[in-house]
Amino acid sequence: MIPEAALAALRAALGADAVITDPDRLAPWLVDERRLFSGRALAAVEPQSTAEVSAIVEICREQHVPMVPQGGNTSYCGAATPDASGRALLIRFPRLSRLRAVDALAGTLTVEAGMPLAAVQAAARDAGWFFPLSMGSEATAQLGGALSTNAGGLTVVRYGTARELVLGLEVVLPDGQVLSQLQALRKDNTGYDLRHLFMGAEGTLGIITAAVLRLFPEPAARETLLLNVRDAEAACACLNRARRTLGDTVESCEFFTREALALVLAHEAGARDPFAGEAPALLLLEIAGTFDAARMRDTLGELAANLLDEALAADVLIAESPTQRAAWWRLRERIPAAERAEGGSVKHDVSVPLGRIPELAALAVAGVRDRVPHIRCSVYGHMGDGNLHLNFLAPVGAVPEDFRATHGQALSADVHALAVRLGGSFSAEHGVGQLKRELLRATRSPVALGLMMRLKQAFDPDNLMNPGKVL
Ligand code: 2HG
Ligand code: ZN
Repeated sequence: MIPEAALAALRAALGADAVITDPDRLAPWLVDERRLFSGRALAAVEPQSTAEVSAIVEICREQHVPMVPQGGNTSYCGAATPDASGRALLIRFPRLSRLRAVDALAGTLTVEAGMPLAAVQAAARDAGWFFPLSMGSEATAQLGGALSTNAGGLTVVRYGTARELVLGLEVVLPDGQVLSQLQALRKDNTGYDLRHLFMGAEGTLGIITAAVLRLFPEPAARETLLLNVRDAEAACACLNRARRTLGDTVESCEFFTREALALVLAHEAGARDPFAGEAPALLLLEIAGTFDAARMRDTLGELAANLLDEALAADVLIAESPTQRAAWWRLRERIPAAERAEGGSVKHDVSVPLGRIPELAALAVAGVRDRVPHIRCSVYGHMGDGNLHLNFLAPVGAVPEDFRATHGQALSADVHALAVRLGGSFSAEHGVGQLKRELLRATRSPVALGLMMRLKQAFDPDNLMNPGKVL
């Protein structure tokens, strides 16, 4: 690789101002969201079209320049951070963020990769529809990154993960060719479904440049329930009852323990415990339906009465106003920020079959307390998806960095082994990136790993697409 030749070719293809080498501008893009990884880069480029992405990839291939695509840089696993060699080119997408097409009859949007998720949601609303992919980082997380990592978030229990919302994709392959499959078909049963190879590949097989997204009818009625529950087992029973009563109107099902809540109460101005310290754990249910709002309210009343009668919940609150709903959601969504404010945590993102959630929560907490008495356990997550974040903080008074350095590895090994033993996964929604490559190798079968390697080799024989990630 001759860096100067690569840079000159990129400037000629894109214009000088689309090739960024200024260290101050590059700096924030060279560290990941969690500050676990930092790297260097030859430059960053900001293409304006799929044709420009293709031109960039061709130049990189000719000049043997590794490429690292980066969306909103919100990966939890360092998936968008280059290595320390300084050889890689960062490809960023702020200028490739247009809404290309709206089909208001079929309910689809064709959107470019750089559009933030919140803007995609707004575009869907403008078209009279609903785009459900939603997460704490949605103001900055971009569509391309969310699809590449097959992101999850807050509505998976009803609508599925990112890949389930995609009808068509446009991808620039590692040889510069454009795979254009932007058809908006619900049914297309014509051989291998190539789309799904790129979702979850985290940019290692190609660069997603646009997608056709499935939209849903905007729910006419929405209600939010907050339950005081004994533990994860009771929470699962409540979810089961709610689904049997309300059908598939359960849109979010978020569980959090009192210890997780306590972090938010300590750090979030104005935050209040709705159960005044009485709830060992809380379950937040978002119910959204297209049917009559008054009927929905009645059904919720019946559900609440049943949950209380059967002692599945000790208290059931139904939000009385949008302000109250927002306050409850803030209690859940601000847990990661509160963990940061406490000096950080040893984080996990594991999934198990729903029925094993109670064991996962109970055994993980018992196990880590054995290792570190007084450890603080921030247990929360998308319980309806079988996905919990089991995050551990230093005992009060201990130095967070020392705690993580001393115990982090052992705690993670315990949690991951437990999840796998319960039939689960070490990464439910945050992907693999560079953080969890070893875990992928340790837990996938040789057959699965061999196939993944052969796919990578077939798509990207020179290993230039986001090298060092996933595999
Ligand atoms: C969430 O569910 C995110 O809030 C972040 O996936 C989880 O910070 C975490 O551990
Ligand atoms: Zn999560």
